[in-house]
Amino acid sequence: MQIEGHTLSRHNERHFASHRKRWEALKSDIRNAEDIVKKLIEFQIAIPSWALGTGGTRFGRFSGGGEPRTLEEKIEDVGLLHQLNKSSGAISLHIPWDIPKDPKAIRILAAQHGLRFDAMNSNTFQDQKDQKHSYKFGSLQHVNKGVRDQAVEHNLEVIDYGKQLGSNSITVWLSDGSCFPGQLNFRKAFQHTLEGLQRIYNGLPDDWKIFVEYKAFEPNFYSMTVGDWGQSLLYVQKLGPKAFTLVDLGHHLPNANIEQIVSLLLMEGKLGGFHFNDSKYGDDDLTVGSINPYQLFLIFNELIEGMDARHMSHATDMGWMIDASHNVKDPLEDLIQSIEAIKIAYAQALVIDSDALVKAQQQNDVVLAQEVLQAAFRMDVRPLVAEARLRAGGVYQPLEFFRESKVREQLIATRGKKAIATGL
Ligand SMILES: [Mn+2]
Repeated sequence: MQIEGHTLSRHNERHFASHRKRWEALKSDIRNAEDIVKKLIEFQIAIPSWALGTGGTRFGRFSGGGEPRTLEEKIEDVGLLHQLNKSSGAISLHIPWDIPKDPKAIRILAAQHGLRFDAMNSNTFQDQKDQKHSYKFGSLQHVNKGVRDQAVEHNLEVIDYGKQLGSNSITVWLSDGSCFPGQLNFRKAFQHTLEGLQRIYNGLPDDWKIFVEYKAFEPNFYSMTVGDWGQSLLYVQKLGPKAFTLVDLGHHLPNANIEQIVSLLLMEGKLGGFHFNDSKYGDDDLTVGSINPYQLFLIFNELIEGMDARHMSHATDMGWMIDASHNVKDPLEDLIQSIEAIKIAYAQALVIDSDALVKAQQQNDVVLAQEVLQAAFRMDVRPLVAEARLRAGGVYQPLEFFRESKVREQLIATRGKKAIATGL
């Protein structure tokens, strides 16, 4: 569904006077407000095709109704989000959950919604119907060459779909590993995986990137063959200049210092992709910023510092994506919250007085360094984020608008109460 322009304007007009007041007050407090607004407008976060239905990753699913039933409807949902927040102008497809039957038509439909195709995602962590070999004991690491070949073929096929859609990257996340000591020869598993990744790498078009995503545990609980950033970095360094590590916030052991990981990967020129979510225990896939917004802010501080040091564009030199899924929230409301949390953390990191921070670091003034960071973190930058959204043509308050215009009710009326999105 498309939201009619006049309903957007009515909402924005209602809030205009109070927003103006808050924005003018904040603007006078920030040195580089106009520059930040520009960066916020440019910063787009891809929505994965599996985040539009409830459930998604584990256990039972409890549909809220009106879920997209087809790839076309998923694109419509992301288009709707983008219309509201002007920050989710990309969609990331998972193959084989979302195989485009007519890639050309799908590409046109996405463009009509102002969307491009972000990184493609392959899947060798599940067996598909009619699949010759099973991935029960891994894919690229497998002791049987037939299984490894099949996994490589699948990834090459995903690249091919991506080419037709205008994507220019593939994310490989492997569930490979072992559940018990002795099950696996670590060295052979690594070497087989490297060999498979090399074959996939060789199938990349010139302007493509491959992201190697790591995860500490689950579904394997003794070892993961790409278990941490060190292992991922080993692979991507061996693969070549088109290979990068992908950091998923939920894929670390508890208390890992993710901001430090981000900083060092950027220093090496090997951070290429980023998956946003939040967690309290493990790979909880909770709404971005719902548990630990300070950590998200500290990560953004390192992202900006590291990207600026390498003269990278915040908007285009990294694959930004949300990777989360829920049973107890409306998926679109959840995504609205996640996007807002990302934009707030990004804006807060942009208002850090970096000169003062560098000076404090040089003088070992630990107290002042903390003051500088927290002065930015405690600033209410929501008017800044809203100003950027309004200038880009979005709505002042996406969540409020979503509810007052009864979007979910309309989706249920069209798609039905029992519609369930494809995926896990
Ligand atoms: Mn991920």
